Amino acid sequence: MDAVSTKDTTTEARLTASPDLTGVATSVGGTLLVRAPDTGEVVGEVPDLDAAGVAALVARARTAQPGWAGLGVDGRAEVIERFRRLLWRRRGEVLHSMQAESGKLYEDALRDLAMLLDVAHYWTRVAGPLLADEPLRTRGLMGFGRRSVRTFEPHGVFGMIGPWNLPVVLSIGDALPALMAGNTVVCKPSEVTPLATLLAADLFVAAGGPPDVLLVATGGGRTGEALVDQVDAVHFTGSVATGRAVAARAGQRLIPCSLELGGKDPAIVLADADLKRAARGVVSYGLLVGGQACIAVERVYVQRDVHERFVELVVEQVRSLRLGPAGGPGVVDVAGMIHPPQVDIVEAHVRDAVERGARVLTGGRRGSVEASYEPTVLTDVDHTMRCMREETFGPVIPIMAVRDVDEAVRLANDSEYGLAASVWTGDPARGRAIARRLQVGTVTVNDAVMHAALPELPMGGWKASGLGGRGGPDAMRWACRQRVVQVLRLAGHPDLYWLPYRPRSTRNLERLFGLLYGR
Ligand code: TXE
Repeated sequence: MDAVSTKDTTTEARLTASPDLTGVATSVGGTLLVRAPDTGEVVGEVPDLDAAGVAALVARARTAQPGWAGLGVDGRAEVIERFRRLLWRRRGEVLHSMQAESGKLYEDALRDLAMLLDVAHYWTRVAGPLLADEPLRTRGLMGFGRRSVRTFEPHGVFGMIGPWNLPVVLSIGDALPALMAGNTVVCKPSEVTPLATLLAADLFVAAGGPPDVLLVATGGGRTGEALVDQVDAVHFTGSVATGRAVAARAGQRLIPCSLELGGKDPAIVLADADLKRAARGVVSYGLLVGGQACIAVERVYVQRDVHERFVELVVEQVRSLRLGPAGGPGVVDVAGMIHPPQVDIVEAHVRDAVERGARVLTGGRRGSVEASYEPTVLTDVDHTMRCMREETFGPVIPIMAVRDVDEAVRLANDSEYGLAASVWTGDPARGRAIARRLQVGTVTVNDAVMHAALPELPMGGWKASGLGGRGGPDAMRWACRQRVVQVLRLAGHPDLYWLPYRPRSTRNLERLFGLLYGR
């Protein structure tokens, strides 16, 4: 199989129609057929790269890397700024591509693109200072006369393995700090949604990006494995199970690996909250991208005194939403699932909940649109149920009544996941205090989800939700190797610690240690 060239992958060439097939990506003779989830129509064909194809791509990226690094931060920022502007000018094609392969709402696609643009803007502004040599102060006696500085160097070729829910921002967007650090990048988008990532890589070249700096390796899990085997560092977004496999493989090669995995984000609604706003927030963020976002609200704990009223408000909201095939701006509120097999998981979680005593207040069945599930509200749920413990990744909002804050915090923390959480209260100080008790990487008070759209904020999960992370200055550090350079300024003088040893000088040194550290 030939390597994918960024030049021969224009969207027009890839978008082909063949209406007679079902709704998931399939590999046929080295070619992946990408299908619209709602119609099953083939919307594109891309190579299903094997190990040799991946190795060839990585070799090209490796050859291009010194030239890219040699452009310097300002040169690289200039390219990425041009890329950002071109993405916006050609947004019609980008949004079309995202919607064609994922069936997602116009608004969800637009948000994905806007996040990418914002991320690009952020990294071009902050990369310079973050990559500058950093003087390090040392205080101990052993550092006397020495000057130390930390320098940041690219790893070489960075691998980005992405999921199907936010394919552009979680592949190209996460590639930007690595690119700004002087790495070249090979993205491996999900086999379900490779088209928008390919288009974005085309636009990088069209914007004047040097060839082979941002490449796309299309294919499934096998392609992802081959990428981990070839690159110098890898960032992965996807499921916990695959994340573990990627980490183990990266561990074999001892390459840096950061993981952004699933979530089971709790929302805690206190009796003093603005219930109308909290209900609206929980519905909006529970059904974000149809619930297919790792930071979507996946379970809700509400203080018993206001539980009934809150549930009423949520149900009223959810019933007012329009489920339908995605189209243009504002056409519907919830569309079908991006990855049709996900409907089976959602259905299984709701069935399990009902069998264990949960009540469905609205929804609770497949929707009339192909590969869809009706927005669903469950009550009388508890932690024996899959919908409260496993990632549902669909349009389901399970709501549980709790006695008090302590019970809410205990249940919120009773999870293998620890990505994010939200607290809804009329008292922000109380919200902040509760935030400190939650075992997650991010807590928002009277809000949820939007923190992930802010590139200034680091985002990483606790527990099974990940390692390392994305966003914020830490992501730039992660994209680099570090080197400490230490220079002894008193050259010419013998060092206190050098051979040969003499009883007097050793005793003097001991006395000095006593004066410094023994008091
Ligand atoms: O993810 P996978 P899937 C959750 C969600 C969903 C579940 C499974 O709960 O039901 O994950 O989704 C590539 N080595 N999230 O099956 O398998 C694969 O080709 C290297 C949460 O899509 O983790 C794809 O590009 N790579 C998530 C990527 O890994 C491998 C968003 C993710 O696939 C590989 C999406 C391997 N051995 C789903 N096997 C989030 N955190 O936001 C597969 N891949």
